[in-house]
Amino acid sequence: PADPFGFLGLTYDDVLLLPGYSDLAPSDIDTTSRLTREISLKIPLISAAMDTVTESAMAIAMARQGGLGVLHRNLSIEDQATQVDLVKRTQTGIITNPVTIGPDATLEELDTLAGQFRISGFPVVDSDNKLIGMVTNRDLRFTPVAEWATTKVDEVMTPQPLITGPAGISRDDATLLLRKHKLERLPLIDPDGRITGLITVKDFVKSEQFPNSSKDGQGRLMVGAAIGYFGDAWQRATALIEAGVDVLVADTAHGNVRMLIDMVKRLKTDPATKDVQVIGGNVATRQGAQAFVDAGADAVKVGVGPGSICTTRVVTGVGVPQITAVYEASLACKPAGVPVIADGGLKHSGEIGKALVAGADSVMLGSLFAGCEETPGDLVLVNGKQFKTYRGMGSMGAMSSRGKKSYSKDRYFQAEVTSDDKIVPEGIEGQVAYKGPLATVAHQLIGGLHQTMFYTGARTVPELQANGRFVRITSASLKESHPHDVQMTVEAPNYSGF
Ligand code: RVP
Repeated sequence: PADPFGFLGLTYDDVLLLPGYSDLAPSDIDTTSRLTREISLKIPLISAAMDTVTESAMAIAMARQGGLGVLHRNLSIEDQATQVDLVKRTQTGIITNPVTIGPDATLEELDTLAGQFRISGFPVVDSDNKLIGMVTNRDLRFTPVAEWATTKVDEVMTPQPLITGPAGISRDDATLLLRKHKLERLPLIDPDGRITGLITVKDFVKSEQFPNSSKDGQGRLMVGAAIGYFGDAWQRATALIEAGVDVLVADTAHGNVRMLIDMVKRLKTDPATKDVQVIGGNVATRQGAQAFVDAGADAVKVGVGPGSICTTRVVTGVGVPQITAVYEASLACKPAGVPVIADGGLKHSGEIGKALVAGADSVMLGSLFAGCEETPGDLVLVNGKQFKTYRGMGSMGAMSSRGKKSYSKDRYFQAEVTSDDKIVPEGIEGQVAYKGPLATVAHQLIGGLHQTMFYTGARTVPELQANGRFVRITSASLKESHPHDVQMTVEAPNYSGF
């Protein structure tokens, strides 16, 4: 080759966005952006498919804010599908597939079911799925616990006739019924009396509280889930689709791999799976992105080595600085109308806008979200400060049998390594400061993006992408960008000094 060193790679800290003329009021700014070919999000943020970041609680919180959570896959197929189900049943306004109970179930079983799905009221149905009553936690209260094992649901339930609504009832009509009869729950039935849905007052109120939430065609929260390409990956994909997943995310550290590209192709052509949105990843070159575009992927995820917990570049010597990687991938994706996701390496809100101008349509975050209340794992107290664990999916902790079985070793091409001392990790285990609920964290991140758009004079994300311009900076300028020559005494909610 003429130049064995190719071109210079740039990352977030190598660039800044140029300010531009602005004639905008804050309320003019719209952060809606494309996640995949078919899905748009009101806020272009995705929580990482990592076992210290995204399980159902985080996915629910992300979708409510207007982003998306991608459920990690270091779980059995059943457990991951259950997590999808939990998200799809949450805060929907209308629950289209409510959990029901039979009249012969015991109160003990009712109590277990209530705990498992974290819900308090169930339609009681016969073997033909016909509604015969409603039972709630409240009905348990009047029976001594000692009798729960022997008392049946039909002894305590409120039997028909009940106030019900027809399947397909409008939101306004449902609101009228709930109000008029002071109902907590309104079961919906078809002309034969079979249960088709359930409306709860609580969910109705919540859906008004989260006007930006990411919802599917049936008004349910949207959720993504990670899959691999090895072993039972196909079963995993179909089980997740069955559970109602909106987006499948090929989750590997190196996506330019034949087996994975074939998997994406198969998912996008098989009649049983082709309607679900599929994201291919991760790549860091134009050619890697093109391979996914050609395979029919609905979005391409970019990032080899930028992650805060990632040691891939150190262990293998391979990677592309993230701004350049996103730009290169977008050269293949833009002409095909395929959105790009910038995954990993973001440290502050200002980098969201940089990623969008470099060619991304959304960003995936690990460390910036790991400190949220909704992430898996307990708070740890160190020197009086609260932290949450955060570890790479290629770390020893996530790939070894320490603790429990690892299901996601193939992300780092170690699926066939059976003994822990033969694992070659590409990530580390650590902790990040506790940050409280996602809503406040997302508010700061999106608030930062709003300001980016104001400073650059962009009303919409497409305008920012089209008109945003970079200036390259030196390490002296980077020092100037951060607080300097002052000892920080109080941390800001969006700047901690690391
Ligand atoms: P960050 O946001 O910088 O913490 O990076 C998160 C991203 O890092 C994930 O979305 C994933 O692509 C990548 N990752 C996860 N585990 C590892 C690893 O162990 N190397 N890397």
